[in-house]
Amino acid sequence: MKRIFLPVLALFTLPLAIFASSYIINLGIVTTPHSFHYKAAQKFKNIVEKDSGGDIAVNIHHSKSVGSETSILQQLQLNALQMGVITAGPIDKFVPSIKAIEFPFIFDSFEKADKILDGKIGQNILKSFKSANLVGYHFLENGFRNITNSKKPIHSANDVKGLKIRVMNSQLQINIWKDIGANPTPMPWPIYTQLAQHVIDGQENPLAVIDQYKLYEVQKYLTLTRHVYSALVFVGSKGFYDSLPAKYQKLLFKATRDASIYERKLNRDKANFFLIDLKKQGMIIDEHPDMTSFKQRVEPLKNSFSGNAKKYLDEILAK
Ligand code: EAX
Repeated sequence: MKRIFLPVLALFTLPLAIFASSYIINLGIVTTPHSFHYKAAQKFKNIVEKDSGGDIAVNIHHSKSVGSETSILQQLQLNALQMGVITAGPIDKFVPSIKAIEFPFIFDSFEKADKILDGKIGQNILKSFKSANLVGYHFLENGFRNITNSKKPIHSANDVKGLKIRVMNSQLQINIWKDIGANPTPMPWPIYTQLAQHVIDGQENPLAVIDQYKLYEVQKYLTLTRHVYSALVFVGSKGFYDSLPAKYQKLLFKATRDASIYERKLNRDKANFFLIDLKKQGMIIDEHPDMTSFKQRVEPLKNSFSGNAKKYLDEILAK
């Protein structure tokens, strides 16, 4: 009996062993499955698993379950994680040249942002990720950032004076809001509780993030400053990338490109919906703030730029 059983058992288990994935990608994001970050990661997973015939498996770790964006970047450097969809802000500590695209008021349309990010400047910034032991695969989109707060209407830069504003973990974002006149406080995402408990008065994010995180429940005022075009990036571990055969390295670039184009369209197709919904949710919205007052406050910041960040910003401003 035993003589028959073992070969049969082997037969049954054989297919499983044959179909086990050779490569596992653990992908980290800080946002929930409602977010566009997650939808992009899901699209990436579907493409990679299908095009590799299951030889690569992708696990999506969402809602900050594997740490903040800064921590995810550190884990990618150690190949403790293999991929992430990360907001450009916190990346500037690892890849300083990305500050060039995070400078306020340089993009006034999605098209202009695409032209720069998918063009030579954007590609050079993505290539420079390698010097941080990371891989910059492709830019996708968070959106234009706007300020909200629970205290008072904001129409001009003067109105921001002394407000405790949460910013991303980025020295540039801290400097921007300090120069505008606020009291900036860097904190990892998400921040609903800190807003509800008035630890901070306000924050700034794209309309999609404000709506998806129901910040209208704890923030009464919204001002459409569109002060920074906030990009997201498919970031990877260089150690993991170097361990892959060329065909899979190529596949990761293809899949991140297709998932990024898919996500940008999702974000833009819903742009109007979010403004209408935030009005419906009762936010008091200033759609025409005194933009000159904000631009004048941050303009001198460009003199603090150096190296490639300065080179790329000058190139963008010259266009
Ligand atoms: O990407 O930290 C932030 O404000 C980001 O915009 C948020 O993670 C969503």
